[in-house]
Amino acid sequence: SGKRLRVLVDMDGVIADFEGGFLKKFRARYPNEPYITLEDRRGFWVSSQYGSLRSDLCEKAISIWESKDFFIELEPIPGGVQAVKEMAKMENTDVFICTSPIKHYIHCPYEKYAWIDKHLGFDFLEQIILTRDKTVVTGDILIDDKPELIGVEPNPSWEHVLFTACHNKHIPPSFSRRRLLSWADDWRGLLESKRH
Ligand code: BVP
Repeated sequence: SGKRLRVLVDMDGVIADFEGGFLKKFRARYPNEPYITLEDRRGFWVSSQYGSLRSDLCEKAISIWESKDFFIELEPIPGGVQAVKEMAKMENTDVFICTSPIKHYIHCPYEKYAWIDKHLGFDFLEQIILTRDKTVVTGDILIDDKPELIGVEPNPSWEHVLFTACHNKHIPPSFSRRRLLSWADDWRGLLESKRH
């Protein structure tokens, strides 16, 4: 104890329901095309799995999250907003939202800010880190649903805690990586374990 704890929380798949929002809008826009149920999702990249279903579905999938209002209309992941608000109020705890915007930048970065304002409040805009490379960001914990977090820093300061999502739930348990099964899981105990 004594030192401050810095917690980095990913956005898509951890506090904002990217997968659910994608599937709903994909089916609405392409009602006659095949789709992948959340149960059948495998691998982080939605576009890759749709592309392997049928090659033209890759660009159709991409068209969904490149559209205006995709990111702002994502539903919160159950318990996520409450957990982030709660950890931000804890003593000796700094919370940042660490998220990678898509490179089609006309809507996404703006809508990520708008989502945080809407769900976490205007003051939380101070806590946003937009980066395509999370390895250069320092922190004690990074709660993220992406299994492979690679970048220019080979030894990131944070412990990556894998947040369970439809695309990663079949990855076998590992001794070297902890998981958070949902926001109903013991995230307080996780933070406490990093304070010592
Ligand atoms: O902005 C999100 C959506 C996008 O990648 C970013 C992931 O951010 P983090 O959760 O790592 O912070 N994205 C893009 C594609 C395909 C692009 Br081609 C995808 O399949 N899934 C996905 O999340």
